[in-house]
Amino acid sequence: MTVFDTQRPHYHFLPPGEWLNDPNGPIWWQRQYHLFYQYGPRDHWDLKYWGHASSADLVRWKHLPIALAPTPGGPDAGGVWSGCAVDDHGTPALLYTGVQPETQCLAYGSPDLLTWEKYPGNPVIAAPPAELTVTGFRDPCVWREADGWYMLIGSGIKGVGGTALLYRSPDLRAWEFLHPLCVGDNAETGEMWECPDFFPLGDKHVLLFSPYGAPRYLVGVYADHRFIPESSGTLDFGGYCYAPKTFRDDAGRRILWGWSWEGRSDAAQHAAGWAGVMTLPRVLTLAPDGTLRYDVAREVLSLRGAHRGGGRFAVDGMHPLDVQSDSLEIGVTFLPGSAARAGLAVRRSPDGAEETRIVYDARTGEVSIEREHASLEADTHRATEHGPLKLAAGEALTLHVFVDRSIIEVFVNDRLCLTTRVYPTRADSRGVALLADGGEALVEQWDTWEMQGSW
Ligand code: DQQ
Repeated sequence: MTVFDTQRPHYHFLPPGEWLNDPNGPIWWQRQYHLFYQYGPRDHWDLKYWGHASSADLVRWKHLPIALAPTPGGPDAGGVWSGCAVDDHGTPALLYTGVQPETQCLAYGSPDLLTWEKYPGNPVIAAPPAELTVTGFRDPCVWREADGWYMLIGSGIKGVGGTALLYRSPDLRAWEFLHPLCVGDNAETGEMWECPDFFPLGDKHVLLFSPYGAPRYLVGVYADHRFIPESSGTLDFGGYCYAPKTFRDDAGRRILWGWSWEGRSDAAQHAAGWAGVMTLPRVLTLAPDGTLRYDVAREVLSLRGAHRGGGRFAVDGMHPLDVQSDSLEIGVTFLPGSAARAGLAVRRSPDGAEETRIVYDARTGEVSIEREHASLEADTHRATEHGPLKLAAGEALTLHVFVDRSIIEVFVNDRLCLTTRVYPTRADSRGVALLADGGEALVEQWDTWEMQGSW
């Protein structure tokens, strides 16, 4: 079923209808990008399958048949939960969590990735290590080293903190537990780490995890199968990006997908016939200070249509631009100035009754997404979300914003990401305005592009 709904994004990745959550097993395979995802096509969207799609360019996708479905009576009868895809010497393989209880399972694919056979010996890991009292045991992340396969399983040690458990295997089938890769502090990063993802970046290694809150990263050194974190951060401060998963493409880019859940009622989601969308593909790089940098994959820019833009001028108050759209890429650079707050409003009705503001506050050093007036519909989320931004002396503020109907993704100075969801009700909530208060803000340049649909 393909659904129509004015809130449904049209240049972001989503299934034809029904429910999407975590990205699973992204892989570059035979000159195509493949993306699997947690899919809830039936049973009130609760029972999880693996949906599947492919693309030649990361932007325009083709839906493919469901890759994995629960097998009645099997270890995944209660759902095929998150995992990863690997190339086993030319044979595609998926590793995933079957529930309940949480066990790790394996499936092998045909060369075109269209047919998947579950390994008859499933589960390949039947239980967590007996010596640990764990808070969960799921979401395998697998890679190969010179001496065999390694797997991390998202977990946590009760009363201590979240962790990722490290295993080793010669063949993806027989697994030996080694040790927790590293253990977090309960008070800081929770008691359970979902969806660990581990990969080299620059001359370091990065561990991503989702602790039932904003997704986090650790950057550090991986040696002798131990990981020593040196720096940490939050991948997205907007409140609507979770369970991110990365892959390496043929050009060596490390590309991240994240699940953006909905910000409206369950009833509204079911009435619309769909829920959940992937964030745009983000390319990760490492800065010299050990923090992550983010850029949208350049392929997304191939969707650019009509352009408007302008040069230097001062903004004081609300300055509407001559742009009307709910499908935009927006770039704005503010020079350091006297304004206490500077930013922009999107999905704005002409009278401002509906609008979402994206604002940098120089006094607090924060970028906020303000949704108090995002929608006249009462049953939508309206909390303000914010992330920290410390500008260096003389550093300009650059907002790079993607608006696609109900999803807004904000990249700030390449080092802060915020994803949010909004559901304006009015057909004319399509305006864009620059704004400043507490003084004048000097705009160096603004650009908008109408974005074409990718489906
Ligand atoms: N979603 C999956 C789990 C994972 C969670 C189930 C994270 O495997 O831990 O749909 O969103």
